[in-house]
Amino acid sequence: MNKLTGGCVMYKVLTKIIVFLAALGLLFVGCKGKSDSDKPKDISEITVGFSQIGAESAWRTANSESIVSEAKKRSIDLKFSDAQQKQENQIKAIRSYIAQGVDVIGFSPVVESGWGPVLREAKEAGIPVILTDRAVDEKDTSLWVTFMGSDFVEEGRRAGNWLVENYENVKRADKPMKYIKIVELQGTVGSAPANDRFSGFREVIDKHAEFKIIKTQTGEFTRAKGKEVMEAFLKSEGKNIDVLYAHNDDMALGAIQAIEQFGLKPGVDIIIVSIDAVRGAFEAMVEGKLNCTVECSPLLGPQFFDAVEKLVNGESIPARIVTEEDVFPQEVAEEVLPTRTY
Ligand code: GYE
Repeated sequence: MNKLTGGCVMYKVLTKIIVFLAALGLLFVGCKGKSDSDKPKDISEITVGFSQIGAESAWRTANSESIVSEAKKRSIDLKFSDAQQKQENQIKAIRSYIAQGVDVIGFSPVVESGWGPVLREAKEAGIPVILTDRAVDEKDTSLWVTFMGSDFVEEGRRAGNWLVENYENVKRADKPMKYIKIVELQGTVGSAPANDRFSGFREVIDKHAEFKIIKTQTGEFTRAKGKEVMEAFLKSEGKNIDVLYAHNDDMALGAIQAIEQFGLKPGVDIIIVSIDAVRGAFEAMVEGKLNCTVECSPLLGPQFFDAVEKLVNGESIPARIVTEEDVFPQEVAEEVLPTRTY
């Protein structure tokens, strides 16, 4: 063996030792990391990011309150942001939660489409996402662990069923009737509750030829816009309108003001059915100005954080958690009002 080959062998052996030691080191680091993350985290150590849509309605205010107060109750570090109805703000918030390395991300998507890229980023970062309240229309359902909230199509059906079953009894006795003319105030364009409440209602109404939807427009789920659009409906249709179907109570409450200012009696001249069952709707029913509200519960905080706790402890949760809800006609309003918590 000459000097040159001897040096080469030495070099090879040394390299092998270094590679072996490096691999051992990596193994050690890897094992350490694994055993740490396997341990269930203490709840007080976890961080949750929640991207809320905004504050468009009494429903939304109660929903935010439910999330924030439940986090406090459980001493969970919650990063909460309000997107002011803008999808781009929600995407920014979710990206910042990913950058901060939160344990779980929760969000209520303002519209159904356009979430694929940011949800994939969360998945790649290994952060589970919980959809609350509204759904997204992505095909890849592995992008979120669960969707909790109401069945909005069913809510639309319930509003329609109440109307077809009760219109005869609640209408003004002297109302001439060729067919019953309905105007509709839709929620936020492109949102799951607006799309689903639109189609659920039609599923029922379309089977009853005596009912016709003569006008439909978005009132953006707000009281102010509901009033403004109802004013426009009244301007063009006047006393022709028999029924108002509003996708939420806030728009119905705005419309009630418009109807009164127009000189008609809400709940009598125009039969009104809406969705959410917030306190304001019960107050309007007690005054005889609203005829029926279909319940949609915003109190998702406890079930959201139950799911968060299960996830960080490695337990599995169902892919869909549906909220149980009721329908409240005017007759029960006085009795039920004191028990309403939102
Ligand atoms: O009905 C409406 C709110 O997504 C279910 O959003 C929610 C809807 C609710 O602004 O009042």
